[in-house]
Amino acid sequence: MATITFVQGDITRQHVDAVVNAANSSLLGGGGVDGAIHRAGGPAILNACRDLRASHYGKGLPTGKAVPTTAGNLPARWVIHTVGPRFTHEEDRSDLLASCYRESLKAADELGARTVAFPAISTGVYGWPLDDGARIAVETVRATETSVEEVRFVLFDERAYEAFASQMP
Ligand code: AR6
Repeated sequence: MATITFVQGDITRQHVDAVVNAANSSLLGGGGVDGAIHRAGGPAILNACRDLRASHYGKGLPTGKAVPTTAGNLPARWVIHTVGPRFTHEEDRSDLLASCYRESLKAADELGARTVAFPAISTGVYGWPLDDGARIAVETVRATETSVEEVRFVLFDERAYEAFASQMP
């Protein structure tokens, strides 16, 4: 099992092997952490995403899946793009959110990444309640077999940091 750490900060500044992006299925960028990663990483990431769309994901990357690209100018080697579910009261999409963490760790294993930084997937634009998103994130990572040595949750503000850090027993 990976060692889990928590930091408050900007995921684009993390010196890790792979940074996970809370993307959307178009893979063409957006706001929030997605916008920050593309801005800081430069056009190489978008070019790689366009290639992926052309070769594999013409209909978009499905929710809960994950796919890696170069990290461009970021201090990381790779960006792993995953698509979180939008929160809704009508349907329980928890397993799709858990799948983002599982599939990202699987992609990290395939890359040989030893250190991986995750944002709080789905808890921004996609509206997932922060405490529940934190619980799913930490429980899923703790339950996933992986060769990754450190999973670092990078939380943008103090509220998110507290929500995540308080999930550890
Ligand atoms: N570093 C770490 N965390 C960040 C950063 C950053 N630089 N910037 C924002 N966050 P969101 P989602 C936090 O909205 O809910 C995009 O438009 C933020 O405070 O980025 O999965 C995509 O293209 C929040 O806690 O992702 C999709 O359309 C967390 O990252 C959609 O948003 C996730 O917020 C995805 O929505």
